[in-house]
Amino acid sequence: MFFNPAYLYDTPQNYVYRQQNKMARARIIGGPLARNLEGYVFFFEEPNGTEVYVEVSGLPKFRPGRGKQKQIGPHGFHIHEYGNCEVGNKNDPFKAAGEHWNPYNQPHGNHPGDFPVLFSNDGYARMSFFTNKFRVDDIIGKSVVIHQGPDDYQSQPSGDAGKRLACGVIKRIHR
Ligand SMILES: [Cu+2]
Repeated sequence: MFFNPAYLYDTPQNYVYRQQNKMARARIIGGPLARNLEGYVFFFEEPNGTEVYVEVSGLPKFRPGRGKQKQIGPHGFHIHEYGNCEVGNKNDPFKAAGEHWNPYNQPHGNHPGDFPVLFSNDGYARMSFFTNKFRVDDIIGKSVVIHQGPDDYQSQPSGDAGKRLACGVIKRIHR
């Protein structure tokens, strides 16, 4: 796998620190619309929130929108409410993951799992960011979904990010 712990555990201090804190992971597997898509999302508990680290490969090529054909990329990226990554309908996969995780009944754009979009570099994307909107314990058993299109952070209820390319169930890996 391409996940490189050396990248995360960049200093001995961080290594020790992170070993002592809660961690979760979602293994990302592409569905029928993105067969080669795979990777991980890690969640590291920090004193005031959570560091999210994602690394995936096999994202589809960018395609501009045209008429009814929706744009492909950059890719909407969210926490969804159910930890169920059954493919279901091959033309509209991963509906079993449900809608966005929305514990505080907020509009889209302010869901705790409304993440920055994933930018593809010839299919590869890597990103790390901080959020104070949840802790590791809050998201165990939910899912991460990567979408075909960009998230506008405004269309309700899910940003009009299009079909679901990949899904991963969030599991506890440390503590
Ligand atoms: Cu989503």
